[in-house]
Amino acid sequence: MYQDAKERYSRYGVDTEAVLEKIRNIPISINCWQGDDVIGFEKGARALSGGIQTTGNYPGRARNAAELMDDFRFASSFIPGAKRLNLHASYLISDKEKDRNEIEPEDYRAWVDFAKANGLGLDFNPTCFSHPMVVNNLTLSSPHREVREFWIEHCRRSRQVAAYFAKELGTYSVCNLWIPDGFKDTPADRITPRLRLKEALDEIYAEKLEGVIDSVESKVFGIGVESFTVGSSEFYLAYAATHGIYQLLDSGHYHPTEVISEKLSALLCFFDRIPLHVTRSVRWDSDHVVRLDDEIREIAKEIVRNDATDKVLVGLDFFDASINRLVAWITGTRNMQKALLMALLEDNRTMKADQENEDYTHLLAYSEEMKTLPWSEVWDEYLRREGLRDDFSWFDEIRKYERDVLSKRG
Ligand code: RNT
Ligand code: ZN
Repeated sequence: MYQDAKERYSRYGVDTEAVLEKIRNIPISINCWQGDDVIGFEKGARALSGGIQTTGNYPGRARNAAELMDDFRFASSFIPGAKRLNLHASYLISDKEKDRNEIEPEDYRAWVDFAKANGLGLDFNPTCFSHPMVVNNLTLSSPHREVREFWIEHCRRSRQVAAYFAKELGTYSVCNLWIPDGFKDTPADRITPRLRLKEALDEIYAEKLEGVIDSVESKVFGIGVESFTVGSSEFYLAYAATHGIYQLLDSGHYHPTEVISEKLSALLCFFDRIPLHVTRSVRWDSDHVVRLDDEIREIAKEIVRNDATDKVLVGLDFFDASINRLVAWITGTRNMQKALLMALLEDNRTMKADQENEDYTHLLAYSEEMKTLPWSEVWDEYLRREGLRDDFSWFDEIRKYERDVLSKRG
């Protein structure tokens, strides 16, 4: 079947062997927080708050580091290709009771060992939510100096953790900042909180750190902060462009008809890196598991067509607590990979030439023709070459794990 597919693609000038080599080297940064509903391991860890929400109480949530590591290791054994693990500061592994403004690289040493043992890169995020120092939904833009200073310290230390990851693992570490700051109702003054945020960022990013890719993640609104977000897209884009850092695009953080696939080429004219949070928003930033839908395919196409597989750093950001969390990881990650594979299997050269030559008739017909080529045969071959089964048996294995391991958790 694969040989047949290979031959069919070759008629369109697509070399499936080259594609198979390429796809396995595109890393996907998998979010650790799908495994435990964004709770983390802090002593007295609190429920998720800060404008984001998990819904559902499917049994078997990882309750500690050992369980999260076991679950991640097992889930990722069904995911082909290069993988990274995206951590949040709240996932520290320490005997001491440490507040966010006290974290140190050593609190994440166990994750470095885990990453080394499993061939993973590590990315990092300061955790500026689910904490009493989020006062009236504000952190870095708070009118209270002590609140701002607390979070500035946390973010500075988070960057040190990312630098430690980069040094230990010999690969970059994305350190992405998202804060929930905003107002429930129409503000009287939009600029003062923004100026305070700008000043806080200047302190956080004062020092360049080797191996760290710093990014800021904008958002349009959150639950309880519906009317105004301090860290809007324009604010962070302008900040990133003028301060040598990057804007992270989360596909759930824009207006309902606004898509990030359309933004990639614009940013690529100016930035050599674009970190992503790929997620699926259903009516709001609901962080559903990524499906193989039109927008994810379009994101993948933009990455591939623009020759940006090493510039666009694909990370995932979903957390569904209503289904088996390992299935969420596997399905969401594989869907991102399937979208990339489909994009790599398109004859982009011809279609670009059609556009340049203004042959829109051929472009329409040809791009529709691409859609029914046997990409799934190449996907199955990819799985086999990665030592994975090319059928649905992975699901039975997870069901077995659910019976033997997850269901035993309290
Ligand atoms: C929230 C942002 C943020 C978080 C994670 C947990 O709307 O998307 O990235 O989802 O960091
Ligand atoms: Zn995000």
